Amino acid sequence: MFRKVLIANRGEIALRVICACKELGVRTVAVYSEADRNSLHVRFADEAICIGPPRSAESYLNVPAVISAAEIADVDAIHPGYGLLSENANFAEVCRASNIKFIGPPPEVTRLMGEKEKARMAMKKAKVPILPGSEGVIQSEEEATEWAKSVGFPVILKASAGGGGRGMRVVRSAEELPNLFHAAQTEAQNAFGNGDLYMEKFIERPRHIEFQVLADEHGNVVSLGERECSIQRRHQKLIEEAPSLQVTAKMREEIGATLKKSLSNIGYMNAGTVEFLMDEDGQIYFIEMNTRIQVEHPVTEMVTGIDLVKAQLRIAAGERLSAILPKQLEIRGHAIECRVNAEHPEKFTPSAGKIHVFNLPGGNGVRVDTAQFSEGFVPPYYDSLIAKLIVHGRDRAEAIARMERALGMFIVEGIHTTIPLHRRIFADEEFRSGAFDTKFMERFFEREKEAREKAVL
Ligand code: MV4
Repeated sequence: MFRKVLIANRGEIALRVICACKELGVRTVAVYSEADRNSLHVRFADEAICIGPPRSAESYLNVPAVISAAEIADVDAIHPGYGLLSENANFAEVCRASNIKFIGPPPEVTRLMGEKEKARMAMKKAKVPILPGSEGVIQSEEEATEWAKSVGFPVILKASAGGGGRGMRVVRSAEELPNLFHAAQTEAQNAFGNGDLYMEKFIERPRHIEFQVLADEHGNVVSLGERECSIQRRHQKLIEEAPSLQVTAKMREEIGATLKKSLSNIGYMNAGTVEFLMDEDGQIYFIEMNTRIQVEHPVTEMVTGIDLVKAQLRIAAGERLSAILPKQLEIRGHAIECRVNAEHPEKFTPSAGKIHVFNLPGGNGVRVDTAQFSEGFVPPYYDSLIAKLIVHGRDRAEAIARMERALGMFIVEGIHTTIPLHRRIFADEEFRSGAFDTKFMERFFEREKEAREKAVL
């Protein structure tokens, strides 16, 4: 195992990685910006190094600053967490050149998955189901029109360098295609410095279902089942759960077996998430792969009993999956996560400031991942996620009851959070039924609006 690991991140995920290191007897080095001087990741790490001013671009995203800290502290490895440098293949290459183990897949694999069109073709070749669409990058609007006619409208144009919804356009007819093609191309060029586009058949009301995988450095891959992540707004997930009510044991088995083969062929290593869309008929199609640990990894941990971050460290240290995982993998019960963001619950604008009271719920089946505390401060410079409230129950009904009581015991005073929004979602019949898709939040807000209008009348 590593002697010393640098955590190139902040907030709850930096703490999460520190927890895993402590349990493995690994020394930890925190890096922090001037705005994070008094944060818990600094306090709980064995060493801490300031790497720059508050803005991420000058601190957490500053590759020379992070690498210098790693060299000064003399670490064996760097864990990037999620976001920030976690899917930056160039950063992983600099780590390699500096003889520091990057805890994640090799840069070549990160680069492949970062080019969504290439990832799609690689998965197609490996017999993972993909949506009908273009093959390779689309060179012109004429070619786009040809593909659209062969696939059938509606189609969606996506940026090859994209993700998270930018550079995407839904095209419903041949007439509107040229304008939308150029709009998507320009947006992608401006956002990513790469205007390459590809095309897929558009699914109107998809569910977002993703599979967690682990791969060791000896060619072994395992699927740890899926997470249902359809409850989202503006491409930001709000609630995730495991397992999905829509995925049968047979589907889970089949998709797991396919991923095992395809990711082994691709040379995938460490933790990863394979994203799928499920259509109205329950068919699932690969859309993209994330080559990092994800925010919502705890729901998988709760139903499998596997510590994914410890697994990441052990895989990066060369251990085999057979030494890390139990003989029999099983999905036990049901887990749900609510993302608690420091933001106005209706306006969704960030709410930075001092937290006066911070009371965490606890008790049976409740887990909270956070780096916040009473009298602490939420700086305005970073992601607004301040805590993840995760519950586990025998079944979904017990998990829902547990979440409702835990949300009621979670007190945050001084800033606005999404806790009140979560309480309303958990009271919603459509949410409780489990039969929802990625358009859920739009319908939910519409129902709330109608209820308010009725109350006035
Ligand atoms: C789609 C789609 C419908 N059809 N692709 C949005 C972000 C990016 N990761 C993929 N996205 C979508 N791709 C096809 N062929 C609808 C979305 C989409 C979406 C996907 C998952 C979760 C939330 C979403 C919200 C809007 C659109």
